[in-house]
Amino acid sequence: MAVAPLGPQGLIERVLAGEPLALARAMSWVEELDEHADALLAALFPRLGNAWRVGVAGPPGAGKSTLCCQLARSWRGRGLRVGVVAVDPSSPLSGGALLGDRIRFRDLATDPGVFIRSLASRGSLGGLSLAAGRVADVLDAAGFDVVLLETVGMGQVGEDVRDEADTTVVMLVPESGDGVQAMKAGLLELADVLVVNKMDRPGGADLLRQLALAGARAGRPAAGESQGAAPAWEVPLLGTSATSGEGLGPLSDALENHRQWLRRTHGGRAEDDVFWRRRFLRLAETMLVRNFRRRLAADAALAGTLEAVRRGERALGPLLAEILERHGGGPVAPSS
Ligand SMILES: Nc1nc2c(ncn2[C@@H]2O[C@H](COP(=O)(O)OP(=O)(O)O)[C@@H](O)[C@H]2O)c(=O)[nH]1
Ligand SMILES: [Mg+2]
Repeated sequence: MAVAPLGPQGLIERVLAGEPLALARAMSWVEELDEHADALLAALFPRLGNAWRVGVAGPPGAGKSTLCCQLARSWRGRGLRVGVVAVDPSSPLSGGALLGDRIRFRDLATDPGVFIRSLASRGSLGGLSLAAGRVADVLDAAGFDVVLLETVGMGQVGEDVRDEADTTVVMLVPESGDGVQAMKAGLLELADVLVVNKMDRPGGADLLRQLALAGARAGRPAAGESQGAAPAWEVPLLGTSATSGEGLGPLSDALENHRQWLRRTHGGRAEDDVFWRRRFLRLAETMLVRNFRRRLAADAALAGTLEAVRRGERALGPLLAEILERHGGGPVAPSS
């Protein structure tokens, strides 16, 4: 059967109805920010703010996908619609990790109340985690109740995903080295809930103890914003075994507690000015950069000008000012 080309208008209705094929296409558009993405994101924007975004960060092999499956199953059991966005810069699209996830998520993959999307390492404008945020937006607007964001929580990727999530689980395992190491990497600072997974393996209990001793439970202000007199969130430290499901009940409770705490301190997402402002600015910045790049790419004179700068015949400052003036703002003509 031939599939008619679908413009943004036709797609929006189907995305909002949660149709899987429409969701997949919409996600490709927003991930790559092609020219259809602008109209789509504009239509979706007012519908954001209802999904609970739960980040799951931790080193490769920690059990993040396994945990996401378990959480997705338990939320499905309560009738919630669940999206999973897996961000793995270390695994190319055809990589084994993704294949493994597909197999693990197999029972969920046929469930219309679940949508799973993997973002691979190929370049996404504004970085992989911003692309993940936009993909989460599609699920949010389509009425998914929870969106899980799975990521290796290292460095910038981890921090960006922390910004995209309402509640972040940081997962450590005995194999990932000692907790002090993780603390140095800044991973623990991302945690709203701290989990030691693979408690069935040697070293699990030790790591848990070590983290407790190291003061991993230190509270921090909500989402880095000043909250006035609002009580600080105490980061709970929990042990799990994602494969057997041990410890998942307390983890679910801890996540729910954090969600309730967010509601008390921030109000619902729909009323949270910080959320709207942040999402708006991120989109605006990303699109500005995209448009600027497109215009630069179409500027035939640029190579010659750069060459003149390289030879010292032109000063860089005035050239930059000129290029920003010429290409900096306004819409860009759709590429043919
Ligand atoms: N023994 C044990 N193995 C686990 C546990 N959780 C996950 N695994 C296994 O660890 C491997 C990596 O898990 P995966 O979920 O793909 O980790 P990810 O890379 O963080 O997504 C898989 O073989 C899982 O079956 C656990 O609690 N205990
Ligand atoms: Mg995984």
